[in-house]
Amino acid sequence: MSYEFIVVHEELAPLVAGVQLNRPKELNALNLQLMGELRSALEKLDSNDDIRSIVIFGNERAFAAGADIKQMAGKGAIDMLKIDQFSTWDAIRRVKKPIIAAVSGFALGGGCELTMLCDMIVASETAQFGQPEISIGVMPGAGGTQRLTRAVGKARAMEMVLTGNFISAQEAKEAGLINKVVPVDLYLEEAIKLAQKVSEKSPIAVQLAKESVLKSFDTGLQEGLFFERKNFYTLFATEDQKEGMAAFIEKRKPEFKNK
Ligand code: DAK
Repeated sequence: MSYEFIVVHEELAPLVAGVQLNRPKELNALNLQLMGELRSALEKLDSNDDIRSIVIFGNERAFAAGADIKQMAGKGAIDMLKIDQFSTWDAIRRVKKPIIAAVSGFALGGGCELTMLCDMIVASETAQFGQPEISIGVMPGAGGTQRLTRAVGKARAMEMVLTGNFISAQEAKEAGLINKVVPVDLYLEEAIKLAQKVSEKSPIAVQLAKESVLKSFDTGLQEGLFFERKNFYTLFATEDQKEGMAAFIEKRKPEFKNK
């Protein structure tokens, strides 16, 4: 299927798919069509058994400079409510396979929020993260006050959200927002390497592990531990658990079958 504002690479590397945000002149501003395309592509990749992880990237200058301000500028509250962009963002949150954001340049507003919907973030040294909505008279609307605060803590989140100041990749790394900072010519390669490493594992174990980590955002500790326990038990029903443990004992590499 072809899209206008994204490019889908079904085999960025073995078992790894890529989705490139592709509105370079607008710094990949996330208009409604782009977000709809992204949702559709991710849902298709999620149900494709030949793919085990997904990398989302932009270009060297921008991952995404936020939602499309020109598209939003004239809207009223009821227009925004009727458009219901949240159903798109929620659908991306429900993707079961691991998603890695490979970020270079701007990751601002909805762009920063999209990176935080991903499971891991690899950034180039030139990356800048920010929630500058306050400077255009609004505030973050897709997780920038919640996921950011959980990732970097109150002090830094409050400063970013109230001043609109950007933070560098290095600061984002030190704050715990992202996983890795690498030279600009390596950011995509490093993200793919990380995706490949995850893709070697049992896909069922990866899926349940991802679900369990995300659950920790929504529950108290005891409920989270029960959830984790159920997923842990479930994995003992898989062939991959038998294979993984047998391979360890036999001192060989496991061959996971997603069964
Ligand atoms: N929207 C539309 N166009 C944008 C854009 C954006 N967010 N960011 C950049 N562009 C366009 C610029 O207008 C310019 O277009 P032309 O003038 O050439 O036609 C082109 O991209 C290049 O940008 P600049 O000329 O400005 O480039 P500079 O290097 O000088 O500056 C910049 C780069 C990133 C600092 C600057 O462009 C900038 O400040 N951009 C806006 C950043 C921003 O405020 N982002 C937050 C937007 S609000 C929600 C989900 C998500 C959201 C809300 C709700 N729901 C689920 C309900 C998210 C909201 C937002 O993200």
